Amino acid sequence: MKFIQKTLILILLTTLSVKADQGYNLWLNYQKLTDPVSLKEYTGLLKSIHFDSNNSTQQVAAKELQNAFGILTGKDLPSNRSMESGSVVLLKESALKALQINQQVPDNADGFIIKQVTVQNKQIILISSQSDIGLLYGTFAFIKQLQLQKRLTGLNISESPKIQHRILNHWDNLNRTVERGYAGFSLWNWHTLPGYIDKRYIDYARANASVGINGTVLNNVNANSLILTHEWLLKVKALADAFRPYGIKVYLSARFTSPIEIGKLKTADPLNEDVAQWWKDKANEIYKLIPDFGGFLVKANSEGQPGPQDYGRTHTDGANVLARALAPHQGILMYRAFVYANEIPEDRAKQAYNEFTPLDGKFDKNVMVQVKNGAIDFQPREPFHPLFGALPKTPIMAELQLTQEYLGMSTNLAYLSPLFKECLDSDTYAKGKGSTVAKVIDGSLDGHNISGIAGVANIGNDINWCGHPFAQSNWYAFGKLAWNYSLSSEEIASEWIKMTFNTDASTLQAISQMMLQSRETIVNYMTPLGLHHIMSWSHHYGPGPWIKDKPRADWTSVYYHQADKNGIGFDRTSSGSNATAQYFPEVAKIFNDVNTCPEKYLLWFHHLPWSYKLKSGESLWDGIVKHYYLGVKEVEQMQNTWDSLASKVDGDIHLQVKQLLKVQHEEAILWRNSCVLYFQSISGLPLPKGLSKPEKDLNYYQNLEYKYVPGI
Ligand code: GCV
Repeated sequence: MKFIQKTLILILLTTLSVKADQGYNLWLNYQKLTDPVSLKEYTGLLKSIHFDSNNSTQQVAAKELQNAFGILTGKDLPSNRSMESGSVVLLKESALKALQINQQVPDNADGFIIKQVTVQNKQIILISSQSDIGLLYGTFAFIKQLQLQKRLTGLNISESPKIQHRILNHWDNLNRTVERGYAGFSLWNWHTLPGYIDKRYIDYARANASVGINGTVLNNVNANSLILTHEWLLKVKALADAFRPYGIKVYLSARFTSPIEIGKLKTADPLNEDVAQWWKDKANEIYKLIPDFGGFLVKANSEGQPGPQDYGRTHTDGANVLARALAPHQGILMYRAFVYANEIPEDRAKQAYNEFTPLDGKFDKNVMVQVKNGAIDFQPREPFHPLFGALPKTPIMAELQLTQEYLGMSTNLAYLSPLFKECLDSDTYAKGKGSTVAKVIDGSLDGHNISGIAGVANIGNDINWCGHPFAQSNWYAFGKLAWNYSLSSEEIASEWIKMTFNTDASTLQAISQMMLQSRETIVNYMTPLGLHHIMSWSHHYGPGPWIKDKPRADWTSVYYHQADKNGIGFDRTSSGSNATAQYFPEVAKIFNDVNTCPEKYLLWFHHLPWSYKLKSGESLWDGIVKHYYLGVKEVEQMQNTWDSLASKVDGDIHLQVKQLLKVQHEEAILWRNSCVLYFQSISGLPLPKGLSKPEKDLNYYQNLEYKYVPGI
């Protein structure tokens, strides 16, 4: 009896200790390996680690490996000043020759090799790179091999990133609220900085480095100029110092009117000499504190933010004045193309292209124009932005949104790699077939030597960082795709699941299926067949297809769906706003013709009668309604799948996701009922046979009010 009691207590304690992290460890969730073959191989082969102990990046690499190895195998991996058989050896490429190691290391500072080689009769695991940070990336890649229980014999990995600047954009305000943030408050505790370095900052840097993210913009693009005052720069410096060993550069969003607000100048006119000097002095001040400061991100003349046009100047004037201040320090200026103005009577989807294409070739060399994946705003589905490929003389960064502003915030399970890839894999035809968005942004299509990609972060101070446990996968996927956009969503999901849940094959398959379906499910119950921006007003939570009469037409839903008794959809063809003409001819032709336009973009580009026949043979009206009902069904399927995994994943996480799926189910029903009833009030058509009528009436849904929705 006593024995049974003891065993039970032990089991309970073990379970509790596994549970204790509640998602905090992210995908670096090391657990004792279960596979005896791997355990035997790793403990048999690996004896020590050899690295340059004077280098702070190599120190953290060694610490990471020692920590991971200890937990995974239960054995120590001591550091050893000399190389021995069984050493994991971190060596810069420059040191290989002296040791007569003849190995090819990628010609890219961040690239690395991991190889089992024999050196001076000793069999070692060699991790080599041109840079220390490459050694850290290599070490994380090696740890992943162990986590995934891969064989070491004959190990031979060579990797380098396709994109140079892989940057998170935090929309964090200085008061710690996060614009469109659904995972608590900002990670940056400005009040206790610079004196107090929270352990979270280090864990944040570790997580980023483990997926190759190498930059972070700390503050919201709707920027507060206070961040550029000396007092606040000291806080920024403290973060930069903490992140440096992990290869994470710090960047800041700069408010265009800072020269007035904190510099006491009378103007922020970019062509004014005092203004140019102010930015130069400010950059010099920053670089004195933070020698490897990355640069500035600017949102100008958009949604009320100040910019060069306030002074009758162009975006190029605005970008170049800041770029010239940064250039002597090798800093970059990321200038956002997310601009639109309701004063211009033009389809909002066309405005960025109209404003930026005439400026191509006029930006300084260290300017990158940052373009959202689509021309409206991070919708559950958008066709790729026509600016990709349209600015051949300007390096273009893609901006993706990891935070789920329009995809159910932190209550909906949405794995976004398929959304990211839909954009990156799109063919712009800028230089003929194969001119994908990915090739535009990696610089290869137009021969640029700087390249970048940005992800609007979904990170806050919630215990699990991202709010929804599955939202962590989007942070992970962003890093992986920024490094190598050729990876498939399946591969990324599979790695993430194994590293996060440490799970078996059938569990892996079940979770993977849920993840891969999840974004399409959301499209089904929110914005099927190319519908877009029909969320509630301002906070964007829940359905609001009826939103109209707001200060600007392009902030209303009726502007986007254009539904009337005859039909629905935004006509962006040559008979409408002609936005299709902004794409290269091959693409324009496909989108412009209703017969070739992919149905997933149908109502994005076409206004069609309710009776229009879809490929399935059913009417557009029936098709729309069926998508809404299907979306709800798919959430139910996810719930069933998740329920079946109760004994397979950590209890706390299981319960959390189970509850969230229930909320998601209710929200999916809310979306379905609201949209179906609203569109029915316009089309006047009956529901397709077999579908049950929503319980409540339209009035009920239209009168729902959501108070204190996070993220505003
Ligand atoms: C930071 C959308 C969001 C805004 C965001 C803006 C942008 O409009 O709703 O919160 O502002 O995009 O990307 O600048």
